[in-house]
Amino acid sequence: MLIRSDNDGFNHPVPSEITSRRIYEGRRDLIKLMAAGTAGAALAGWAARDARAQAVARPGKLAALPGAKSGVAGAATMEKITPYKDASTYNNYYEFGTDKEDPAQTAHTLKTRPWTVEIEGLVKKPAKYTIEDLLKLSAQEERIYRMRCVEGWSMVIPWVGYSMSELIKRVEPLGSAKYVEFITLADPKTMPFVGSRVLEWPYVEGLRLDEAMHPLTLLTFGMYGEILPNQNGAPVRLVVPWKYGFKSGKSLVKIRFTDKQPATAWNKAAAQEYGFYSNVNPNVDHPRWSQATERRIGEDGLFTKKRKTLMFNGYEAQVGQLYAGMDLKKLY
Ligand SMILES: Nc1nc2c(c(=O)[nH]1)N[C@H]1C(S)=C(S)[C@@H](COP(=O)(O)O)O[C@H]1N2
Ligand SMILES: [Mo]
Repeated sequence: MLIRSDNDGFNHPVPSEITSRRIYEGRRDLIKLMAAGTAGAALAGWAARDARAQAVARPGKLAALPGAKSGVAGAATMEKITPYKDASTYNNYYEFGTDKEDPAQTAHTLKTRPWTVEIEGLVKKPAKYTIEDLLKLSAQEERIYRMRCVEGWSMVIPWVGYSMSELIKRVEPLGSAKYVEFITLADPKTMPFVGSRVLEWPYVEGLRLDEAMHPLTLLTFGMYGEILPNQNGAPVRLVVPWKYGFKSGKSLVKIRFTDKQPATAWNKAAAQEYGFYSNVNPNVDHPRWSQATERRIGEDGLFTKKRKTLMFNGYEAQVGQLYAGMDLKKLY
């Protein structure tokens, strides 16, 4: 009974999952779980309510960013939301340092106003959007996504934003546009590690146009019901939940539509280790470590077993079709 099941899947709560929650999370969550029952839908509702409760319970420093619960299929999970404290203090944001704790300490220097995002390249309507324009371009939703870093850890985060496709439709890509390049801020005055040689700056990421258009791809302005903390990519970032974390570029300043596959930051740094696609895939190892399992941040403990990593991070039903017929070992 004490052993956590490795099979604690995304949609199907198993008794051991509930038992382990009961032991590790204490009475408050147990009562909520029992009130919610064991049905998947009820648990998903519980997770969303719990996220909001956590956001309200701590001293809120950031402005509220309300979003109705998402209607996008497969977005919510019944898994426990990662505590806000973990999601906002265990970060990768190399412009602010390479240790997980660095960005929370140093990213206060990032200036998030005024902010513009320039749309350029193969579109009918290139434009400069202010952050204020972007915030109201479409209705914001709360989406609970499982995130997984290539380094082998994962979190479950309630993001706030709207599908990237909403913005893409406005700018009307030309028929020749096949890829989207996401360019992030590189300001040596406010970002202490821009200029260091760990990566080429600016940090650039890319998606195929159909990946960028997929409803799960979220243009993100907030988390836990509030605007993004700087260390999580304020004022606007991308979140692509079926890909390794590094595909989700932070603090976007430019979005460019191209006919050629963009060169991306991690691919330029180590091409044999990080490919363009970077889909979460337990069957394709990183050259230096396995990708078959993951450690959930916030639940490390004596009896905590690693979780099995799911194909496309558990979003296979939603995104698998994008890769039909592709050799995902070659196109990693
Ligand atoms: N501009 C920029 N974006 C970035 C990164 C970065 O170093 N710089 N790191 C990426 C990596 S490796 C991960 S795992 C996620 C982490 O996002 P989080 O800190 O909000 O969890 O951001 C991604 N986006
Ligand atoms: Mo990552």
